[in-house]
Amino acid sequence: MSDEIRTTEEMNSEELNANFNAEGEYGEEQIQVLEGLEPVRKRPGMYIGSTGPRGLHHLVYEIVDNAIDEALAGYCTEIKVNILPGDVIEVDDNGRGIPTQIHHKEGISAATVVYTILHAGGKFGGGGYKVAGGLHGVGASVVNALSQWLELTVCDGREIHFQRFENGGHYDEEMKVIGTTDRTGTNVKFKADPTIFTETTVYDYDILLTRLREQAFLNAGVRIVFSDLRDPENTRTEILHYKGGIREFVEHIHKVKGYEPLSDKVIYLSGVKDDMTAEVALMWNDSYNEDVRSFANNIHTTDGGSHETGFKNALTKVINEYGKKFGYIKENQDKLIGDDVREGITAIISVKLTNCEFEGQTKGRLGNPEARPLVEDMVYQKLMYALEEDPTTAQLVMEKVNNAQKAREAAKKARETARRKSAMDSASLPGKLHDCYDKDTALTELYIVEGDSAGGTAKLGRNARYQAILPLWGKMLNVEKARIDKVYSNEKLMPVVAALGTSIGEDFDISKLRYGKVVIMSDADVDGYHIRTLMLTFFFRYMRELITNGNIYIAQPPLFKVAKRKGKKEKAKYAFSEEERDMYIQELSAEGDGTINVQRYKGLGEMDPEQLWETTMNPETRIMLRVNIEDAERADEAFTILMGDKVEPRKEFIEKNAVFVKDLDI
Ligand code: 1YM
Repeated sequence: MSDEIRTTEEMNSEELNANFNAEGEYGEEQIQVLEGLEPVRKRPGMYIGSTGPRGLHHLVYEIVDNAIDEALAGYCTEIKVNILPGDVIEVDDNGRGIPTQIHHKEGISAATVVYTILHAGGKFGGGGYKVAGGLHGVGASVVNALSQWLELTVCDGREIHFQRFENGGHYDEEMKVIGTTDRTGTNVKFKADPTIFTETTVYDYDILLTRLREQAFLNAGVRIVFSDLRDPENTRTEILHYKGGIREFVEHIHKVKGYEPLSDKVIYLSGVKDDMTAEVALMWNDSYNEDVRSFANNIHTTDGGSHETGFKNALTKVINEYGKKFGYIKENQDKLIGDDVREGITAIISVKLTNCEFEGQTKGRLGNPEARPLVEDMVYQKLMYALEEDPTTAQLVMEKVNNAQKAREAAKKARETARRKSAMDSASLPGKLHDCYDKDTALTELYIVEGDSAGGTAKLGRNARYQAILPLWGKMLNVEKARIDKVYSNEKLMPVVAALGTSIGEDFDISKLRYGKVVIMSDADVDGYHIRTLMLTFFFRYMRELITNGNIYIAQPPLFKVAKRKGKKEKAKYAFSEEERDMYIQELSAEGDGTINVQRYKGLGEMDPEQLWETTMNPETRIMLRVNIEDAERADEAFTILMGDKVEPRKEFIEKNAVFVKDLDI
C-alpha cells in the first residue's frame, strides 16, 4: 500500500474512503503520513512562496479556498473567517463537511488524510470542477504542516467529529466523535508556527479583507463574514456578499478610487466554451489610469497572460471598428492603439479552466493558450453589441479614446523636443547625481533620497564604488493629475529618469538600466511616506518592469537609537520598531548600570554618515524591502485617493490610515 500513496488530486471522496477501508497496515500508514509533511517544514518556501507575511496570509487563503470550492459545488452558502486572540485563524463553512468515514477497525478518517498527506488538500475530482487550489497547488495539509497546532471539526448532520494536530501535523489521537449535531459543515482553527514564520505570525486585517473581498466578488453569491476578534474592546466585522459578482468589483474599485464613471452601468460579458468559462466586466471613468485586473481560477494573475491578451486585442479591435462604423474615427485618422482605448478603464477578467498553467518568475502569468481565443472571441462578439445597445455611453467612450490619442501624440512631440535637448540622454546625467565608479549592474545601487541634507549624509556614508546617490529637489509633480507629456518636463522626476537611463512609458528599455538596485530612502515620517508613495506610483505607471523585475527597494532606516553611556564608553543599538526599542532598553538595563538614552530619528539627516551606513546602507547589516507589484498596486491606490479630486474617498482614507497621514497637509 505504501507505494500506492499517490497524489489524491485524482481521487474522489469515495475512492479515497475505499482506499482506507481496504485491509492494510494502518500503523505503518500513519508513519508514512507523518513523514509526508516533513518536506513542507524543511522547505516551506517551495509550498507557500515565503515564510514572511505573504506566506503567513497564504495559509488562510488555502483553507478558505476549500470552503469556496464547496460553495461553488453548490453545497455551502456561508463562510466565516475569524482572526481570534493570539492570531489564531478560524474558518467555518456550512457545506457537507469533509468526509470523515473511517476504517472500521483501526480507522484513519478521510479528513485526516486531507490534513496529513501532501497534496491531499485540493479537490478530489469526481463531479464539479477544480477551481480553487492556491498558488502552488498546496492545500490543507501544507497549512497543517506549518501550524503550531490545528483543530479540525466536521459536522455531518448527525455527529461532531474532531481531531487536533500539533507541531506540524502530528497527532496522538485519531479523529473522534465528540457530540451530536443536526448541522453540517467544516471548521478549522490553526495557529501558524512561529518557529517557521519567524518574522511574524500577526495577520494584517486589510490584507485578508482585500483578498476575501476579491474572492467574494469573483464568486458571485458566496457570503463571507470576516471578523477581527483579536482585541475584545475593538472588534470589526465585514460581510462580503456580492450578487453582482465582478460587476460590483468594478463599481467598488471606482468608489474606492473616487473615479467618476462615464456611464452608470458596468458592461458585463460572459461566455462558455467546452469546459471553460470567461467573464469580463468593464467601465470607463474620468481618470487617465488603466486598471485591468485578470484572474484565472480565482487567482490574481498580476502579470496578465493569455486571457488578458485576448481581452486587450478584442477591445482595441472593437473600439476601432465601432469608431469607424459610426463616424467617430475620421478617414485620415491613425488607428487607436491599446493605450488609447484603455485610458481610464477599469476592467476585471475572470476565467475558469480545468487546468491552469502559471508561468513566469513569480508564476503570475497565465500560460494556457486556449484562454486567449476564449476571451478574445467572446469580447469581440459581445462588446460591439453592448456598445450599439447603448449609444450614449459609446459616444462618451469614443470622445475619451480620441482625446487619449491626441494627448499621446502631444506627448510624443514633447518627448522628441526633450530628446533634442538631450535631457533624456544618459550622456547628460543630472547635476546632483553622485554617481558610483562601478558600472556592473550586478553590484550597483542608486539611492533616491529626498532633500539635500539627507543626500549629503548619504553621500558621505556610502560606498562610492557601487552606491550612487540622487537627491531629489523641487516640487513633486502630482502624477495623478498629469498626463505623461507633463512628466517629460518635470524637474523632480526627470533626473530620476535620466539617472536610471531606461527612459519611460513606451520608450522604456530595461537593458539600459544603469543600476541593479534602485532604493527609495525616505524619512520614517509622514512626508517620507508621501514621497515613497509618489515614487512607487511613478514607477508603477511609467516603469512598471522595474517593479516586476525586482529592481525597486525601500530602505529601512531605524526609528530609534538606544544607547547606554558608562563613563566615556557608549554602546548603541538601533531599533526599527517600538517593540524592538523596548526590548533593547530592557536588554541594556539588565546589563548593569549606566545611563540609557533613547533618541528618536525624525529624519535621515539626524544620523551621521557612519550611522546611516551601518544601519541602512551597508549590505551586510541593512534591512531592505524589495517592492513587489502588489505593494506598488497598493501605493498606486493610496496615491490615487490622496491626490485625486474627490474629497469623500480621501477623507475616508485619511480616517482609516490616520497614523500615517495625520500631519499631511492636503
Ligand atoms: C473550513 C474549510 O475544507 N470544506 C470542505 C472540504 C471538503 C468538502 C466539503 C467535501 C468535498 C467532497 C465531498 C468532494 C473536502 N473534501 C475533501 C475530500 N472548509 C472545507 N467542505 N464531500 C465534502 O470533493 O467530493 C477534500 S476538501 F477529499 F475529502 F473529499
